Amino acid sequence: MSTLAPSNVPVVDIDPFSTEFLTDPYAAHQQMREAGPVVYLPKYEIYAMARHAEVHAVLGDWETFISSAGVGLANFRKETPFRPQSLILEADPPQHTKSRTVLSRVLSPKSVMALRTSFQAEAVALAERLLARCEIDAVKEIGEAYPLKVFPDAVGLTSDGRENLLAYGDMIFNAFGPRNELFANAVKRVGPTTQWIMANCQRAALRPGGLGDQIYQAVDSGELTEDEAPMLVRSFLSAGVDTTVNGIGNALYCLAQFPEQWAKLHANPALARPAFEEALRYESAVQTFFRTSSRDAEVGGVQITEGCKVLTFLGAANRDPCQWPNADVFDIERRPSGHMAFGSGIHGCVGQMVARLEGELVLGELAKRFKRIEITAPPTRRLNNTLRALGSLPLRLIPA
Ligand code: 4IA
Repeated sequence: MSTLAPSNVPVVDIDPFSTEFLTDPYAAHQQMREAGPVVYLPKYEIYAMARHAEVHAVLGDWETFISSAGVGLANFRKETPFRPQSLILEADPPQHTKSRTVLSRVLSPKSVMALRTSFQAEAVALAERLLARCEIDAVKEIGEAYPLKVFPDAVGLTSDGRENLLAYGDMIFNAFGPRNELFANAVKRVGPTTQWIMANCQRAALRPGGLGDQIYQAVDSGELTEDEAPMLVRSFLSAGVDTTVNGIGNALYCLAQFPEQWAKLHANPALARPAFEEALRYESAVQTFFRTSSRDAEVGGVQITEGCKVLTFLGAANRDPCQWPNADVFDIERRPSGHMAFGSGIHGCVGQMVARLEGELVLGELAKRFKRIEITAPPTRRLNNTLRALGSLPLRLIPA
């Protein structure tokens, strides 16, 4: 329970990377939000923010709360990163600006608009195939199947072995946490996947004109070095799959748990985009991120000294009752704008328009064809140090 640390920061004795917490984090989120604007987690000797205002403040101040020392628990100033550091996620300006400029262009609204036709056709094809089915595992057959088809196609991956993207994602999102059993098991499973990933970041592995190749075009124009391009393709392959897999899986779980919400969506499939957005708020795929203080700072009246790891709970900020009325209610007709599921500030998700496009199209095409979706057996969780993820979601899809 909460006591006062010497520095007047409420101490909360929870482990946000434990099985218990990761299985159901919401009561602990509330405990942290109520304890204060900033809390101290003694197990990891870190500060943490679970309220919307302070999460927003920390993510908005990239000069004080830097990313170049890593956005996981590991402090890159003191330990070697487990993989070569990302040139965008784990970078500050000016390197971050250089990388971001290229990725923002490759993932611009115009560029994402150009993906819509093919992404829609795949969503239609998937939903039509499912009409012939009755009971499915929605994690595998929708959550994984759709992003694993459309995103690598858009990036331009030409080789076989896309399932490697799932194992790789599971590992890197576990790697943002402590070196616990979840991380150890992910590393064991990953095997030769890392080599596959790096091989597929090379220009020769990428279809000309795809999103990956467009990064290499910035080498041709002198904007990036030859070494930077494969690393930025790696960022696509790291950030673009497990996030949308779980964004879609979690959204289906929400909609299946609250049949009146599915009914609204079925009656008006144009609600697909706001429904996906609300699901991102309610069950955020990316739950947490760290920053490191580059100087002495003050957040919510609490002094934080230079060189500290600071943990922001995106998923808790997204349930903050000071930010949203009935924060624990899933309602596809609310306006969840301002949610933290894509982060915020200069590191806010650069691929969010692609993610939204995928979510909108999958939910929309399913909503047009199925009048109900029913959970037929208890879903299982795939615990991960960073992701809110399901292992399986047994659903019965009932055609309209
Ligand atoms: C990268 C936050 C998450 C979606 C993410 C993971 C990896 C990378 C970027 C973002 O490797 O650059």
